[in-house]
Amino acid sequence: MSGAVANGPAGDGLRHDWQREEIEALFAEPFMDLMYRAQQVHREHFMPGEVQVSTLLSIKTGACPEDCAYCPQSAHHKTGLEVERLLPLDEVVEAARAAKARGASRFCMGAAWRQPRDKDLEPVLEMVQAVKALGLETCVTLGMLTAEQTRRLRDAGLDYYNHNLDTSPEFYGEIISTRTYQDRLDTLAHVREAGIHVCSGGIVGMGEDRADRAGMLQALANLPRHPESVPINLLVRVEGTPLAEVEPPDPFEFVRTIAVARILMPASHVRLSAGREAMGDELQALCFLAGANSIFYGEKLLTTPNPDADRDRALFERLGITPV
Ligand code: SAM
Ligand code: DTB
Ligand code: SF4
Repeated sequence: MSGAVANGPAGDGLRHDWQREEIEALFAEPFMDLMYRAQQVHREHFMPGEVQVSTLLSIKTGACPEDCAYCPQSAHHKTGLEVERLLPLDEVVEAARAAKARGASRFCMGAAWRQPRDKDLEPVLEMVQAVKALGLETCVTLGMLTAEQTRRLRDAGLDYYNHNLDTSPEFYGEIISTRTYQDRLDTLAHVREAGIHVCSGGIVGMGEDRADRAGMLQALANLPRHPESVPINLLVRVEGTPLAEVEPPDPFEFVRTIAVARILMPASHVRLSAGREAMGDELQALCFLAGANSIFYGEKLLTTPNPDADRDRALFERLGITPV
């Protein structure tokens, strides 16, 4: 297992041909060996103490027609979530300004849509332009997109589009029935073709097994180009969703998933995403050691809680991490 080839088909010097067995072998390494290898790869590509910080805002909340089993925003589940229409531009700009003042470098706006209609996109384009004008990087996650819609987002100055594969192709059908894995790959291809940076990852702790975690990372790493940003979410179990009672995974298995993502996609930012609220500081530190170098910052994710900024600031100080 070399871990790297001189030049892959994408011409980026990174591997895009990972076999499932190789990835499962990485997962099965003794924990210390896996961590050591991940940290070595990390240091070849990044400054070890730097962690990128993004802030999330839900710009349109709930009543989503998709049936994603993990998601509090699906209209298929009774989670008691308050539905909100698209936020007005000034509220979004205000939230972005506050995020910037707290040290975020990227502002990510999420909408609970299956796919935006063209008339839904107009106000989002204005949001992208206004947030970018504040000097922040912009990211949106709006569901599936057509090629034309991605071009319009690019022309508005969008930096990143988040669209997750969520899990392995094999386990996917257990989690979502209203759109296919291929639909997701198609959207990612449109985003890539438009020249927008790709943010794509998935969720750990949905009752999948290790082979599924390996399959998810394989699907991400074998894309024609690695996503620039790879969010690894720990399932936030929300009452009323079908996954509310699923057994949480072994925390070390979550750390292993981060480490394997780091090794497979050495030049990508791996984001320790949802689930930090339920983690201790020690577990988060292990995730950083495994190669996570991005977080969501601010007391709310889209609809669920996240550690408050003071706790994160204190943790960064204790670990000697510099937010970037
Ligand atoms: N509706 C759009 C879509 O699904 O493409 C964008 C928003 S959606 C909330 C973005 C991602 O958040 C999902 O793909 C999923 O990976 C993650 N997510 C949603 N609910 C979650 C939960 N309860 N725990 C962890 N991650 C979650
Ligand atoms: C991602 O992978 N995680 C973020 C972001 N992309 C949009 C969303 C996490 C959502 C967690 C559940 C909630 O707060 O609603
Ligand atoms: Fe809708 Fe996105 Fe939630 Fe799925 S993850 S139900 S598409 S908001």
